[in-house]
Amino acid sequence: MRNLYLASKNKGKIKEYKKLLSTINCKLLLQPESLEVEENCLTFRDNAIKKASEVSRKTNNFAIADDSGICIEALDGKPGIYSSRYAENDQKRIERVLKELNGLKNRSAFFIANICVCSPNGEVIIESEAKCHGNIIFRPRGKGGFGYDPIFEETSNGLTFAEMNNVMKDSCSHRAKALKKIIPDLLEIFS
Ligand code: ITT
Repeated sequence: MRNLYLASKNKGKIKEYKKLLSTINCKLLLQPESLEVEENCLTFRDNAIKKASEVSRKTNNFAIADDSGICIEALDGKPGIYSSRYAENDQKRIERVLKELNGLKNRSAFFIANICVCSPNGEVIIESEAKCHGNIIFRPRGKGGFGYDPIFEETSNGLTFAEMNNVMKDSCSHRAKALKKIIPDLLEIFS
């Protein structure tokens, strides 16, 4: 069985990937604690490539990474690639977004995920991108998930990501949709 390193230190993402990759016949390993990858690129795609490629080269194994975030129309796409750095923790990031949207009618937003898989020499072998559209609500709702989940109400079912169980979030989230597109490629590599 081949190893696949998950190039992420985000506990929420790691939990989702463990489920989403459960059909792939690989040994899923976590990025070594000592390995820090600086996210200094200007696009989701380039950051995803940087994370997967550095972790694959340093571990000499396949690696998968995503760079993701929430883009809010009335804030000209912010927080965007700065989603994880918008304030010091999830609660403060949510407070900042709600404050910046205070008084604004347009609450339209989308989550986006760019996924990249690299071979053990750091070469990009698979890429995928997907979005999930919704609205930023006025007060957080729900206890599940992570990050901006409690203030993001998904368009098709009117629930926030934090109100959904894992199965529901995986049926519509940016990350799950991006990953579903590349499952056939992963099945082939790890067959
Ligand atoms: P890694 O780079 O180690 O994977 P990170 O948290 O820094 O962790 P990103 O740079 O991709 O990851 O930032 C993504 C941020 O966007 C994340 O920290 C959340 O704040 C937010 N985010 C992404 N996907 C999300 C989701 O499904 N639900 C809620 N918030 C999400």
